Amino acid sequence: RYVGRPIRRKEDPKLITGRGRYIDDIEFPGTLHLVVVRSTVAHALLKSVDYSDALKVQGVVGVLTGVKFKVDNRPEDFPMASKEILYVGQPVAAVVATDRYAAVDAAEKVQFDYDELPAVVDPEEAATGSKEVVGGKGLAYEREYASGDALRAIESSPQKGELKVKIGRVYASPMEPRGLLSVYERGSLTVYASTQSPHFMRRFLVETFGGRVEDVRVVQADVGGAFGAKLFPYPEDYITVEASLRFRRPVKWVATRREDFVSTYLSRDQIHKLRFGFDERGVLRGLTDDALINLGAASHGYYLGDIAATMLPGPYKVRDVKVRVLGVYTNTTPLDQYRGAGRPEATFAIERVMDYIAEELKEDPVEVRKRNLVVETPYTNPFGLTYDSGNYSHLLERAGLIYREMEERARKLKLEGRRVGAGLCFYLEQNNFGPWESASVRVRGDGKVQVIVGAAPHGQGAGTGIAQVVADELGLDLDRVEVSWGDTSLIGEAFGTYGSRSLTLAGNAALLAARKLKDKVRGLAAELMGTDVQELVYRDGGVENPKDGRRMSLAEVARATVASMGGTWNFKRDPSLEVTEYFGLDNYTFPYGAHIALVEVEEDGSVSVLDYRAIDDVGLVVNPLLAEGQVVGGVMQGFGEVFTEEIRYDGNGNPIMTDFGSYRIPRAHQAFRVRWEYFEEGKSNAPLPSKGIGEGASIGTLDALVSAIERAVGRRVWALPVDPSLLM
Ligand code: MCN
Ligand code: MO
Repeated sequence: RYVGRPIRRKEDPKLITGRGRYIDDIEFPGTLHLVVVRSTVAHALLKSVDYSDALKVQGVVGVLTGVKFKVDNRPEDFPMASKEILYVGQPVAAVVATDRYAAVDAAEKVQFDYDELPAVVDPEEAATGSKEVVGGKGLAYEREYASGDALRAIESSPQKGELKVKIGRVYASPMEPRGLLSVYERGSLTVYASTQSPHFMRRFLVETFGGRVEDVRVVQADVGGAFGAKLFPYPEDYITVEASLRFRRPVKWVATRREDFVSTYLSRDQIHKLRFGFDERGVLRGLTDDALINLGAASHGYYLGDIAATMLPGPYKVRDVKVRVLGVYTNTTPLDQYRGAGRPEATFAIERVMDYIAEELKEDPVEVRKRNLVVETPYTNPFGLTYDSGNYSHLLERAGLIYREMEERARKLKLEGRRVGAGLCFYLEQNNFGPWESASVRVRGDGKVQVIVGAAPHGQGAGTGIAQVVADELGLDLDRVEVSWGDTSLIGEAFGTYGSRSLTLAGNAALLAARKLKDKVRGLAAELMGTDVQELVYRDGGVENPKDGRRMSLAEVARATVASMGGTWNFKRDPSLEVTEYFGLDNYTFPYGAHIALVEVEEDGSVSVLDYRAIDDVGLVVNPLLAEGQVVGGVMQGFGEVFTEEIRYDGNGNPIMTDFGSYRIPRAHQAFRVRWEYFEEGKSNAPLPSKGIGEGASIGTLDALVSAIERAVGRRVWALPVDPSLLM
């Protein structure tokens, strides 16, 4: 019926006809506008803030300084610097005014006095541990993962290798910068947010403001992209809420692009120093990794190092592995997740090792991978992650066919003197983070079904995918099913959209709720029809009695329960046609796939992609059109990460990239066609046997492109983004 079909998004008509409501479109009478005054120095002791001139600007109602709350893993001074300034862009004060112009003018008049301290921007410098970077410390996090005896396995291997791999610091580049509107009214707080998780936001805000307000409701506005960067609340969110509580007025804050560049948590920024041993056939026998993650000026991104470490073995059989994760502070914007979150780093590192081995042995890269590949699932990796399901060999075989075809084309074009190369990356991904998700299914009096999910999609289209699942289960036309989300007052507890979990977890919760709803409908119909419930079956959007052919549609049952305003309820069952279900899996899910690229490197070092193919296995694909959209978008983001995107700083900690002129995401003319195909062998054991596809492409792209350009130019590349001078 609907599942498995490429159906266009139900979300689109509203958004593409300009009826979206983003934070900046939401208006409340009497709204005040907040502008954040940010540090222009990377590391300093703050002595004083002088805002007397700012207060003189007409329309200014107040200036906030020294706002301080205790939030785990955030700096001592959070959400504003009050003693130690830690990075350029850190909030130091906030001006609140009746209009945005006044607030901007006044913000320019806020002066602060400080004693500058040495700034540390290089993570390898911070890693020496001798630098005072944040709160007198340089090291933020350290953990070791070890299985078997990696050192001995390497020592006893006939061949050894070493690689240093770096993944640069990137900005998630959502079209809409961050923003928040905080409305305080008679003891209650309603916060409109550009967020991936209204429920997370609510839990964080209740923790901080719970004693001062009766309740916190968080509403997700339409979100113009997030890509991982809008999951956790930011300093500005706390500051804006604080302002609305102090002034007892709605307060709106919306970042400019430059502000977003310096204040939105950046991502990746990992260095992996790999040592490994392998045999003559290319089988990897032992692997160690000194992983360094640049956490910036707060420690909360350390978990990304853990994800990278535990996924480092990837889909390969190696058991003797040791990874040391070192997280360091630098005087830069803090680090958090970006699409893929730890898995692109792990995959890039291990795939570089596979490519290295193939190169050293002059072996086919597909063959080397095949000899190392895990062939049976479930399989528990050296660090205890159990890969759930799938047929990796089958997918690799298919990818190998495509690769050899591209390799052949590369060989021919090389004969013409062109610098062309083919590359392949196999990836295994961990999904399904966050224990569970919730969904409610209700039948309204008009017979339409409303599904409310705790996931909070913001561009992916899960609203459509979940509608397909529920429409099939209830035997209804798709336009009779409406999916809603993004409001903590709609559904009690929930998590949100991250880690490619929405379809898997919220989709299953909705499916289970729909199944229970059918039982409820049958029960009510039995009473309404005066028959035994056992006589009735649910079929095609209604309940029928196969014996006498009598039938009640879902709409008829719903209407009967609300028909008489003056009457009494003479039935044994409750009249509600509403079910809430929670769904969680006792394991992560592990989607996998392969990317294959054919690239040409021009004389000036620019790269064009001649052909690009992606294959995924995410179990049941509910909507191939949406899944393909995820893959195409992820590949383009990966392309940017490989070639052009990087946030860099000068020696004093000033960011060099603060706009889309200096920070180069891929342009339209660089876009290329991505051909996608999928297998459905790696099903999960959930009722809806799907795994996530939201991040796979940002994981598989990196090594496919890098190994292709290496083969095109005959040189090794170790750092992303690729230095164009290596390609000339
Ligand atoms: N889908 C499907 N069959 C499957 C799996 C998914 O048809 N087996 C469809 C779903 O219906 C949904 C889409 O594919 O329309 C993605 O679903 P899923 O894999 O469950 O991922 P999420 O919805 O949880 O999205 C999160 C993921 C993440 S973690 C980041 S980061 C990211 C991404 O999605 N950020 C995005 N893609 C993004 N796309 C847009 N437009 N904007 C972002 O901010
Ligand atoms: Mo994400």
